[in-house]
Amino acid sequence: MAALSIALSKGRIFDETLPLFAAAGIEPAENPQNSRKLIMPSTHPDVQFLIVRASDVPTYVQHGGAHLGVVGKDVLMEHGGDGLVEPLDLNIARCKLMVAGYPDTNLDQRKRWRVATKFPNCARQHFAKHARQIEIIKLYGSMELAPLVGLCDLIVDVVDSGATLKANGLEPLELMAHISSRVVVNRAALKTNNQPISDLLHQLEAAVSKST
Ligand code: PRT
Ligand code: MG
Repeated sequence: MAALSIALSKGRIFDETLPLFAAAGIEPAENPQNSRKLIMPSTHPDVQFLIVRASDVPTYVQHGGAHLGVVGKDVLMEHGGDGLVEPLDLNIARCKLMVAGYPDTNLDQRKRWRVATKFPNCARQHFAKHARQIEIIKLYGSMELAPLVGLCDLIVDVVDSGATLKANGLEPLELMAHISSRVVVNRAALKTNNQPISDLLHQLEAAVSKST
């Protein structure tokens, strides 16, 4: 195994993370768009990328399947931080975790809200803070569809431009958290592999401050 494995999801995090790794002298050895390899060597002999589902990144890093990972704060909050350290905000893939629903929704109304989401832990915590009762409907995608077919009253989802909500007659109702992607590191690896990890973190940190 390469000295350092970095778990990344394809899609927006991959696209926005690559320039930062490139600035740190690390690039995928082949074109990630065309490759089906799940272990992707890099131009740096000691570093390889592991391609995993976005929601699986914290799990891989927590259990030592990868030394590091890049993951949205939304996914991280939902997973919990056991066995992980979160040393760096990459300031990419920014969005907001929101409660959303129909424009005329009155969130102060006392009722048992049916909430569709792929973030049940975040949703439970947020609604409990506001002393609102909820029933969670767990979904894995296309949350915006759920209220339209009567599956729920509200959704909890990440929102960027808000265009998807708008196109479906919904709107953001309440902000839960500002989201960006974070570097997470396996807590044990940070001790056993400290030198290469802190070198990489310093380089990434420099790339982030240059890009913002
Ligand atoms: O698909 P999979 O379940 O494997 O994972 P994923 O959908 O979480 O991966 P991906 O690549 O879509 O998102 C990775 C991370 O990007 C998320 O965990 C967030 O931290 C971050 N991010 C930033 C976003 C968005 N912006 C975003 N807009 N993730 C999802 N969206 C969705 C949004 O929910 C909506 O459905 O994109 C759609 C368009 O958004 P609007 O508001 O611009 O219309
Ligand atoms: Mg997706």
